[in-house]
Amino acid sequence: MYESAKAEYAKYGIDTEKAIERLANIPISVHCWQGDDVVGLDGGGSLSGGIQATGNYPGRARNFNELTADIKKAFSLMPGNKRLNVHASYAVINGEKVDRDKYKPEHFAPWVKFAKENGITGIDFNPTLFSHAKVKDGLTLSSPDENIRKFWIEHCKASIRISEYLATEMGTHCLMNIWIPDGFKDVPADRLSPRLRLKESLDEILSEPYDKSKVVIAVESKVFGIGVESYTVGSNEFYQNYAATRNICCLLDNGHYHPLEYVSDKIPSLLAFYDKVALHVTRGVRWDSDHVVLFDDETKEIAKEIVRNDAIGKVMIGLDYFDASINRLSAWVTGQRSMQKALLNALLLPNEQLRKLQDNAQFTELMVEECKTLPFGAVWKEYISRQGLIDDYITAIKQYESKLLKERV
Ligand code: RNT
Ligand code: ZN
Repeated sequence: MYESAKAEYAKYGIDTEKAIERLANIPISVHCWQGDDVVGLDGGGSLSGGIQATGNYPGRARNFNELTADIKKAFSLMPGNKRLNVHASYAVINGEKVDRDKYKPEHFAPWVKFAKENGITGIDFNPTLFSHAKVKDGLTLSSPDENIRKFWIEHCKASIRISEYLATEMGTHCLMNIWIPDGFKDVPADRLSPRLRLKESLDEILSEPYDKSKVVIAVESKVFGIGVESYTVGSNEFYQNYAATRNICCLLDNGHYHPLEYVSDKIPSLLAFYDKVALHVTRGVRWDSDHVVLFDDETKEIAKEIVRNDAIGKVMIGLDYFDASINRLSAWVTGQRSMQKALLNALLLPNEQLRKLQDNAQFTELMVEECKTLPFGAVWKEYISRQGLIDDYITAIKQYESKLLKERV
């Protein structure tokens, strides 16, 4: 099947061998928080911040050992180059009385050990400004309460130090992404002051010295959250201007825009100005619902914008979804494989020929879709088999699940 697919693609000038080789090297940062419904390990409190993991499928990981065992199993079923994305709330504090403003690299040493032992190629990091008592009236870095603001500034500074440690240990950059839940349920009386306070807080955070070759700092905007529908402090315009003027990075989460706005279209807009763009690939259904990523149209478009703009390496791909209604390992693997499929799909398109048709205004020819129905599945199968995997990952997950469900009651 593969040999005949290879010949078919060659007719369009597409080298399937090259595509397979390139795909295997594109890092995808897989989020640790799919494994435990974003609960975390530091006992900060129940999930807050306008995000929700819905469903109560059994078997949620409840501690570091369970979570890492699940990640290990899920990662063993994922092809390609895998990074791990960790939130500060996953600090391994073992009952120690230490709050988030005082977290240290040592609280993440077990994650480094785990990553190194399991062929994970890098660790990305996120300060956690939600699910915590110090989120006051729904505000963190934009709070009018100086003590609250200070606490979260210190947390973000600590996170920069941790990120630098993770980068040094793993020998690759660490993307540190700042997302805050700050906003109002109802129409605000003052839309400017919270944003000015956020700007000031971010400037204070960035005054922490760090090695820019190791730590890449990003800011993630959002349109609204559950319970904070009327106003979001960290809006798209706020962060794009902030990032541009401070020489940091924007992170685009494709659940964070109006449903008729597409992140696939925003990627090239940002690439015109920034040398790096970070992504949270997710699937919003009617709202930022964080459904599992599928091999769907928008995921394919996102991958195309990365591949055909020569932006592999410039666009840092991360996954961000949390479905508690299905087997969590399967959710992880399905989402990661979907992203890989979308990238392979993009690598197997005659992108140069299509670009020429556009430049020559040959829109009739450009619309012909035959190149999109070449035997993609055969190349995918060949890719995963070279990665030592098979297409059926559900059987392995079901076996693991029957053992796990006995232990986690
Ligand atoms: C929330 C943001 C944010 C979180 C994670 C857990 O809407 O997407 O990225 O999902 O930090
Ligand atoms: Zn996100």
